[in-house]
Amino acid sequence: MNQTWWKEAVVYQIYPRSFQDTTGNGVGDIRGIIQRLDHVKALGVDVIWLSPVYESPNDDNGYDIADYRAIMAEFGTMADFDELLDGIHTRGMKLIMDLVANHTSDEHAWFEKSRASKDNDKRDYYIWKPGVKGPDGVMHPPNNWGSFFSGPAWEFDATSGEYYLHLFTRKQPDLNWENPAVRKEIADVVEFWLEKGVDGFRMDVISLISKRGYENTPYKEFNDTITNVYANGPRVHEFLQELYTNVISKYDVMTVGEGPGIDLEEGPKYVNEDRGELNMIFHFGHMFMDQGPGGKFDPIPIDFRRFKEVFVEWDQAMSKGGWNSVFLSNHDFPRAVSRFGNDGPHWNTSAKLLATLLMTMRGTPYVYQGEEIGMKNVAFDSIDAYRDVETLNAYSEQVLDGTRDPDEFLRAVHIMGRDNVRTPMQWDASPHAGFCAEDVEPWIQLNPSYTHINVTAQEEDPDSIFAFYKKAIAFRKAHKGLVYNDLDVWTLEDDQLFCYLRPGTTNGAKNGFQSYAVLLNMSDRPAVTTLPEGVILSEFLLSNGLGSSAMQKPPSSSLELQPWEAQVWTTKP
Ligand code: ISL
Repeated sequence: MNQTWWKEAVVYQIYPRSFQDTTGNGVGDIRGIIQRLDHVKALGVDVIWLSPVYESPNDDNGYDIADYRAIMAEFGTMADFDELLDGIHTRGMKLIMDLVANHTSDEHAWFEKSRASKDNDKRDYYIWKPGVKGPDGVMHPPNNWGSFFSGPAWEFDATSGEYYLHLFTRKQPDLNWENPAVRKEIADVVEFWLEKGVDGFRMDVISLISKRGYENTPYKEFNDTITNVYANGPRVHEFLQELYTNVISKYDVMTVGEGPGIDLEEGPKYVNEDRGELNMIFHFGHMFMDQGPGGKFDPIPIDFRRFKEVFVEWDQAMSKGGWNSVFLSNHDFPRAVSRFGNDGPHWNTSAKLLATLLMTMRGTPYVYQGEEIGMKNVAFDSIDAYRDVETLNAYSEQVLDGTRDPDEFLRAVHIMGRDNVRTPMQWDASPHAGFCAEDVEPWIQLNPSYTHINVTAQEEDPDSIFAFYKKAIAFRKAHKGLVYNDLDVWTLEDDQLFCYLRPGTTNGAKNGFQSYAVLLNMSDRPAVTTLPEGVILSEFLLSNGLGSSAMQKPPSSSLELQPWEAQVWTTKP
């Protein structure tokens, strides 16, 4: 068992656009993050993952980079960035950047040159193909691939008469990683930021950088195309090993790769410590499980048994020579408490239960901004209030051009849309929640819940979700067994309970750490669990408030848990 700082770290994700505005343009900025660093520090996290802050025309809120070495003017300057990095380091925290290298913006100088003619030295930086003439004599895209964000994945470019590939929006052309010059450019970018002193990278859609060829996809469901056609191409591991060997291995940093389509078979290859690729990946087992056949905007209920299996399967797959990451939300998926908890009557308790789940799993936990105060999904009543390109493109495709009822589509957006997690951070109860000045129009409306769900209110309340996150994070830090012990779930078949042991072993071998039992009732009704044979609870360590009566009684082998109650115990011996 290899112990390192990034395994023991807790990471906090900042989506800068929605964090804190200081310049009065209604957009969060770097000085805003500097201003709020004490909040992040107070939470007790070790690492900040900063979503992209590079120069970008913001077609996809910075995930379309126009210059990898410059800061977006809306967010500030490089001097601001340097001060931020310094402020983070001074507080004993680390910073990881978001590396978006599957694609650039179409406004990146490489692409502007690439598209200018067929025979310039940047042409082969991107993926250009001639169209195919149909029997009707009309020109069609090179194949039937669709974009993640609706419509075809190919855009015709009149200058050269060819199409370029964009797996995301048409303003996000895919880089051609087959070209060694492209790989060298990206390695140089990575080196540039590491030399500045950043502590690693979250790598956007890293599973997509190697293409498998350009055959038509035979799959009807888009998610099948992602897994079988777009992700895990033949050279992805080679490319990552090259980047690791040439640059990353020279620094003491952490890397986490993001990527749809990474399955249980492929996942371990990305993170196996002997292979020299990445430290962790974000798997999407629990992020895609509530999508129906129609994809993102076809939500279906969470299958709770499957939810638990996902945690077990990935724990097992990643623990053999690799390392897992654990997260319940990020800037692309709904709010954790609305999706996996109960954001109505059990809002406070269920948010605390989710914090307990996050902080008692093996792997590195990631907290998304606002999660620490239980921010909820938002339900704007008009599509005009939405800003996310994925949502708006799907609206055009499905409602304006198709047959979908606008209200029904909007209901799906309320459940799944990415703007659920992009409304401004709720700092206080003043108009605009302290995110921007009262007379400034924020780039996206606030979630009206800010009047009662906000940092200021929760800082003063010892029973708040924020107080509990602090406690749960400190608790994890005080109990290394929670980081490294095996995971052993005893309620896989139960419809309400997620209960697990964290025995003092790693891959079956004793590791010297204490053993734990975690009991979670993830339902609106009370539930009883019987401990596995031979397990004896010892010390009551943590609860989300309800367990105090249980705590008084000597523990028995059968325990009743109130709705959304969470308990953590040590077990004997
Ligand atoms: O949000 C999703 C679809 O609903 C995901 O499939 C998401 O597109 C995918 O996980 C890739 O996300 C990353 O790359 C995108 C960017 O829009 C996301 O914000 C980013 O996290 C393209 O760069």
